[in-house]
Amino acid sequence: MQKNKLTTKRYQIGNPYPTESVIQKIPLENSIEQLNDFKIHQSKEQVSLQRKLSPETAMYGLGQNMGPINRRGRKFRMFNMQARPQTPDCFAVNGPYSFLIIKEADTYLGILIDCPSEINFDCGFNNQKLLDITIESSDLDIYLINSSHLKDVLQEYVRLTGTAYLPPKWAFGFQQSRYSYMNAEEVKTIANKFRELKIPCDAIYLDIDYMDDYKVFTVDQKPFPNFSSFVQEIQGQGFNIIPIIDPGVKIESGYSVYEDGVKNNYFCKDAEGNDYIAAVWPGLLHFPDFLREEVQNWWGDLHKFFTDLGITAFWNDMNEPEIFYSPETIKKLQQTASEMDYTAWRDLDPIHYKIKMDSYMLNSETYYPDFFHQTPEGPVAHTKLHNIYGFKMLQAASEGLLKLNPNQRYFLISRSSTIGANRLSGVWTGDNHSWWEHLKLNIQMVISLNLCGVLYCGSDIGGHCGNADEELLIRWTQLGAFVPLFRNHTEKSSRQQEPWEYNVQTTQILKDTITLRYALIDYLYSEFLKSRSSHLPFIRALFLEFNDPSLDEINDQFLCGSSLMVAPVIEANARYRNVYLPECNWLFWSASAYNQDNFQILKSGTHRLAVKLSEVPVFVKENELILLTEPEQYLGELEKKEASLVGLVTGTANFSLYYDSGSKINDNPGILNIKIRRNGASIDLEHDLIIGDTPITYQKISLKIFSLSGDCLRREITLK
Ligand code: MIG
Repeated sequence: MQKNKLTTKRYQIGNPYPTESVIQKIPLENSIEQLNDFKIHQSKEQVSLQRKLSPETAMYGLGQNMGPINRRGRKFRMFNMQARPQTPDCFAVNGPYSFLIIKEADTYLGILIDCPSEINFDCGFNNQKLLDITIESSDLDIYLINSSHLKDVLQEYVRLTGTAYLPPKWAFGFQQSRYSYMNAEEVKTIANKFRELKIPCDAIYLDIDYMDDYKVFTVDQKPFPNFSSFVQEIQGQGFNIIPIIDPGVKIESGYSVYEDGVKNNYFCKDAEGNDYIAAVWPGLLHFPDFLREEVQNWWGDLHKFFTDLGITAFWNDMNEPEIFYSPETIKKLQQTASEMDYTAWRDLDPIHYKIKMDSYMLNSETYYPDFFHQTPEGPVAHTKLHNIYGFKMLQAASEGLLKLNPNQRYFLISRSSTIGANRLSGVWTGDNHSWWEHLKLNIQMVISLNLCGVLYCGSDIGGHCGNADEELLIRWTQLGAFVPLFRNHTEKSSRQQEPWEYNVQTTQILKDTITLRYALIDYLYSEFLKSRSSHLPFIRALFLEFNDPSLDEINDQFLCGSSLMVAPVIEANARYRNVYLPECNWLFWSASAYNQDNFQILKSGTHRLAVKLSEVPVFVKENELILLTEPEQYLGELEKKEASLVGLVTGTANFSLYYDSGSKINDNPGILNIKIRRNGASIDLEHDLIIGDTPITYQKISLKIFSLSGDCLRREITLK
């Protein structure tokens, strides 16, 4: 293989809007003509880039989109939208990440387009042999990153767009949500139930019904009287409370957020320069013009309402922004309805028209040309800047929270995001369904988001819409146990989906699965820290670690970091799971309860493994180790004194565990290094401790070291 070194080039067309998606300034190339193998067409309103695709070319990236991780053969519309339902023919989703990695025989080319307008990627959909990228703007930056190593390209992408968001450590615990827990009593019942059943849990979400009339930064006193003592009580049991924040501000005189926004001109304007009116949950409302710094500062400061109560965790929803209707569309609809004529039923036209009107009303996109952002160059229609709206809301929240609690990590996840949001927030992938297809999609989405720098992410476990049966919820929880954002969430009309809502056996399996996550949490967190500081994905496609062409198509297995592989069961009624093990020998763990020792050694290749409903197949790479600890009910409950290490060691295994406060931003991690060398039937052991800002609590580490023949040696390390 010919090695080519990493090169990054930046090209500019027109006068791009400063999105702040890219934070690393690199010099501009003089000539756009030289854009690698791309052909460029420019017009006043559009730029298109085309490139031939050879039969072997694979393409990856583009964030949380629909379909397999190899993007070849599909098209993707980068235009921030709530896809509902998320069906295979949805081309636009909530996270437009215009970063595509093109893999050719001996080289990787990353193309990053920095532009807030719509961008279409046709990855061989209309023409199998052509990659056709169309940007609905003539002002943009293009970055081309070239190397013979995929990791180089990904690390360079992170250098350009920023190191991944780091949540507090408790964010790796289990989280319970529902749209909505309707009142304080209900939340307390849920909290008590977790503790009573000893099912670990670190957070409970408040969905929109906690607000007074859906007014952002308020609490409805009726269902939540004494909100402050309620929060204290729940937090006292070791839970974090995570209220939802929506961008729209209800029009209501006397409501201070609304009045301040109007007074200071913080809202987006209509064509006449009045505050633009749309309707979402609260009814008529205005949208903050988050693209302006003073609006961001204002919005950020509003979080004080919650931080004063000790709440530092939030989820930002509806921030595409999603719009339900506007006064004009209501008028149009009424007009249409009044013109409908019974005698005309022979003729289908009015019905068609009405149907068109309905979908017109509910399609947010139709409203985007009607409102404007203030920019230094004057008002710009939202359509042109659409893709960064959610990102700008996250900037506001992030900066506000850092100001309110300096050097403390905040928790933030968002439905809408784009390039750059990866350094500010985590992502949940929007409204999925209780479908097996969406369990699999969950894997594909988190792998692809990780390729775009978003490490902390996940999907609604059990599915947002629809009803999960017990098997689906179990399998999905088993997958979720290895994904950073581990949240069970569902909507109003779905059945209750808390772990105890099914039957005794299901509760036990869910409890064991969640407990398993807590036993692995120090390890997973450490791998997350390492991934983050090495500027690489945490949830990794197999092709990132192994050089084996047959891995390109694997969409249902993934790695957490570099050495733990998971093959979740993704089909109903599965009694077996086909798994491909690349390159080396693996220690196979059919994981159920964390203290169930059923390790087995498997060779590389394809295996058909029996899986019980309670089991998730997990594999540890040869000469690598995983660490397990006593599980807690919530992070920080116990001072953990003991840990155990398990692995298959045939040569030398170098293990390092990163640990830190889990809560501070400037936090120098400590590192525990353990080196194990196989010496015939025996092993040699070494360890050292690099002291960080937070002391290690472990005193004793027990080792279980397997050899290829399956023998297991036990050793102990004592730390002082
Ligand atoms: O249109 O706040 O994706 O997680 O439960 C639905 C209610 C609005 C969409 C979010 C979902 C949340 C729901 N929201």
